[in-house]
Amino acid sequence: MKITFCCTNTPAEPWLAGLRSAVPQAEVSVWQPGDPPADVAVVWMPPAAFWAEQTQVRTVFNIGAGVDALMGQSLPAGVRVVRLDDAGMAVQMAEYVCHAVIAYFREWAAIEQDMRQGLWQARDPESRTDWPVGVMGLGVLGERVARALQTFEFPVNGWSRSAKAIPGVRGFVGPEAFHDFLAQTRVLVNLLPLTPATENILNRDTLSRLRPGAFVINVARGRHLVDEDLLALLASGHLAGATLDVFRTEPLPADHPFWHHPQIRITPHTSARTLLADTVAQIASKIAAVERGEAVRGEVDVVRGY
Ligand code: NDP
Ligand code: OXD
Repeated sequence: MKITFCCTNTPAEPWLAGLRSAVPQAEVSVWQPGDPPADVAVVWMPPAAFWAEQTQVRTVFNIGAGVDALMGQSLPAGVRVVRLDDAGMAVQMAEYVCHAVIAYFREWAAIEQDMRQGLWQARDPESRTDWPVGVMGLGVLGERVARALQTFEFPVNGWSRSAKAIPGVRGFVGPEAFHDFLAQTRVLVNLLPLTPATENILNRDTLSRLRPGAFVINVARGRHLVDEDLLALLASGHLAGATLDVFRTEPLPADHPFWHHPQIRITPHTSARTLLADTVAQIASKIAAVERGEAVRGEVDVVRGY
């Protein structure tokens, strides 16, 4: 078996070493233009030229959970696309989102400002019942986040395409329930995949439907959010703040207004990082499952786009 590795912005050597040790029967190399055809590809945002040449690949492993960058590409007909299925990301996402929600709920920024000004001023938390958190996307990451938020006793609502049964989480299903879901949300957490159905879903109309004084946490993709609409709703006072980990252009351009906005906290696409050891172990076990003719978790429906 030949595995080709083509991952943008990823140092290749540790991955090659990990893959060689976990899949010893395979020949593993970094893709170079003109390489012979491979059976398996391990990719992250490969260039179009990769697919123009690697037309024999049967299984492609994406070393991230989101496959939006792959979905627009000319993939080999019938190729099996497999995304990361947790692989150590869910707990990272849960800690990031809980941290952000709690920081808003406990007015962390205001307390820090008070302390810097020498003000000894304790603040009592509001009632948690006034802080329903709405999680958009109840997949591998969204479900873990919804469960983690419940340990702090926030009311948690979730919105997804198909119905879920997550204990303690009130589910809203499909487009018909979306406005109702938004109207009940004080903190909105976006964990949707980026697809034609979800692009620009966080816009003036949808964000205006959140409860007044709402917060937005976008940890999915920058293209879910219409930047100007967020800025306008912060300026109008309808929204109170946003925590953004993902952006339309990454790195965020130096002149983007998000950098210095007092109500926006930004982080550099870091909420849930791909972990090499967990990812290699997951790929190796899925290669073995595919060879046995078994189905694997995390297989992408390329028509649906996630
Ligand atoms: P999953 O595919 O497991 O979950 C996606 C969820 O979104 C599912 O519950 C799905 O519903 C729901 N969904 C999809 N389309 C719609 C729609 N049109 N309307 C309503 N619900 C919809 O993905 P993961 O949880 O693994 O990852 C989610 C996203 O997080 C990734 O696609 C990626 O963009 C982002 N991400 C960001 C990272 C970061 O560091 N910032 C790191 C990792 C991922 P259903 O269950 O019914 O299919
Ligand atoms: C992912 C990501 O999709 O890192 O895994 O954003």
